[in-house]
Amino acid sequence: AAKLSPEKLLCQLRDRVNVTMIQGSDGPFDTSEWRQYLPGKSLNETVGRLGRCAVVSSAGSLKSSHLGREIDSHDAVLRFNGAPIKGFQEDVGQKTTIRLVNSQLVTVEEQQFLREALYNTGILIVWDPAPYHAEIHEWYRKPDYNFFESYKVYRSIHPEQPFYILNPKMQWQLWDILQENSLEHIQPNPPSSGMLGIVIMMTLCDEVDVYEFLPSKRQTDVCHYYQKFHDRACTMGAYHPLLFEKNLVKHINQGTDEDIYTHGKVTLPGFRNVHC
Ligand code: NCC
Repeated sequence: AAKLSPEKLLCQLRDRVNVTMIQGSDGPFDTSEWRQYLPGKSLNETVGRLGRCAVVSSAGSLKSSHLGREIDSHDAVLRFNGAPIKGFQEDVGQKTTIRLVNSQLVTVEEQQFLREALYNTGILIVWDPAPYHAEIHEWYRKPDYNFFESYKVYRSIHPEQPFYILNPKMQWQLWDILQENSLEHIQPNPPSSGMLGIVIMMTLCDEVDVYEFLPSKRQTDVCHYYQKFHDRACTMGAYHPLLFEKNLVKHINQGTDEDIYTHGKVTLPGFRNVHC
């Protein structure tokens, strides 16, 4: 596989990855029951047009980064799963515009998900690993984690908070591009929440700064900035094709290597600023 130029790669991402949320008009969700639960407004309508956005990975290297103020200077901030703010503002900021969570968290950690206040801020988006290029119907019948009931419960408790379900087609459209631009064969597992979140923000924002997805000089085996747990696989990947995701993001970075080294910061253009 020949590597595309950064410009061509950005065009592929813009044109082939469809970032959409499940709507009441989609396949098995077109019932009166589901229409009660799915948000009435589209994500675009909910967020409006965003300028500078930040994506905050959960990496251990955010610890002692003092990036909080810089992160909060953005118009919108996206965070992942159970990544907390309380007690970590200095390093990760305090603004949360969107929180992207995986379906495992919504299902297996359901009690925490329903109870913890950290999920009540901003817009929630949940995604679930789907079979390769499956139709929505097929995925709906056998999701990786059956999060649908918890989703409904959460929606009943917090009806005012926007909470979207990511259209599962996106993960494989993105995976195909990762595979086409890698020399090695990639296990057919979906991209990490991190990579999905980056592409979601590229569709919503003029410019996207990503923090500690490409590790800075603070790189560490500590998995998360909020836990003591050590595992190299967190940064390099085991289930998710993390290493390939990071190579691709490095390739399209418009910032400097110095910014990666000191801030773990990558700057990507929003798709509306990509001209093909
Ligand atoms: O760890 P996780 O990811 O929640 O991290 C969010 C995203 O940050 C990037 N990251 C994280 C740690 C690190 N050292 N380097 C990084 O670059 C990654 O891009 C990652 O996606 C996930 O992707 O959803 C994941 O979720 C966890 C876990 O399910 C949730 O934290 C909820 O508890 C997964 N861990 C386990 O299942 C044990 C993880 O594999 C992927």
